[in-house]
Amino acid sequence: MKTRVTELLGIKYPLIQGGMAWVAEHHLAAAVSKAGALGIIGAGGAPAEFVRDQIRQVKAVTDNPFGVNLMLMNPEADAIAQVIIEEGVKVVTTGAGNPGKYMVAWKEAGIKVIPVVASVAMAKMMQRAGADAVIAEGMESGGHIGAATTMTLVPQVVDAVSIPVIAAGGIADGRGFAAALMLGAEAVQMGTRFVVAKESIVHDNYKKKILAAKDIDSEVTGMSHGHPVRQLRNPMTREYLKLEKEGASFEELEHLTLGSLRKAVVEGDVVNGTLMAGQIAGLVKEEQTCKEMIEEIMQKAQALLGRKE
Ligand code: TUI
Repeated sequence: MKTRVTELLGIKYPLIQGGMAWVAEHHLAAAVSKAGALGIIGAGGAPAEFVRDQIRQVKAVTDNPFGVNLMLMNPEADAIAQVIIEEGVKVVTTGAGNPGKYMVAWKEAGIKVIPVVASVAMAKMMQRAGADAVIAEGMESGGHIGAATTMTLVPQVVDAVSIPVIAAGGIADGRGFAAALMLGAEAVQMGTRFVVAKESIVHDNYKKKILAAKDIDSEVTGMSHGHPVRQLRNPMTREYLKLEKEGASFEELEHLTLGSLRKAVVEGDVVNGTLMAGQIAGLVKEEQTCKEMIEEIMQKAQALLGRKE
């Protein structure tokens, strides 16, 4: 399946892995890239030198293209932006902010820049700033989200920009993939399904929660202070939402989630941890290798997209 995105990135399948904090480390990124999609190292809140090491680990095991996601709220974002250049990374995605101040340096280094956007206005701004493509991410996604759904955001972004659009949020199989292409997307970014990949280092307790999740098992915390985060419901979200309803301050709520993603991913603490996952978790029922997932998705999508009347 060829699109402007497969051409732009030099990949076999128009599929990219989400840059999930803590989850998207070198094992996962390498497995996805080896399978012909675009693996991504998620910088999340990690220090710059940790990200440099992750990049070197992927390079050591595959020559296939891969990228780095810069989460723009990372206090070391400036240093990571520089590490990306120094290590010769070819593709950057960004999240949770405006990457404008890094665009010129990245473009001068020949890097393909693909910001995640949650609105048409942001997509247009990123196109003007020189982005090579944008990821239009709907609020079905896990983690930090915007307000629009994938179904409404993707076609509106497609109409507003001329660069390729990658759809994200609520996609985990060949049907969702085909639907995204029908909306005008030229690739798909997928996160939740990759969390349970065999190559994913995520603690088994967390994987089991995703595999057991039903359609309405996610909650959005932090809406009241402008940092909405989608995650699976657990004792921590119950407490958080209760405090939020009572008008707790940003600081009080932050205290509850300090280091909580690490707790879930590394320690498997499904009681106090943040189990970030998208609304499509209910569809994810099997732990497979990245190659198995990617090939299954692409075969189904191709069959659907090639279907004649
Ligand atoms: O970034 C994400 N998802 C994330 S980042 C993350 S790390 C984190 N952990 C705990 C609390 C908060 C964050 C977990 N999940 N997705 C990409 C994304 N970007 N979604 C929405 C946006 C976005 C929103 C507003 C991008 C740009 C934007 O514009 C802001 C501006 O500055 O104009």
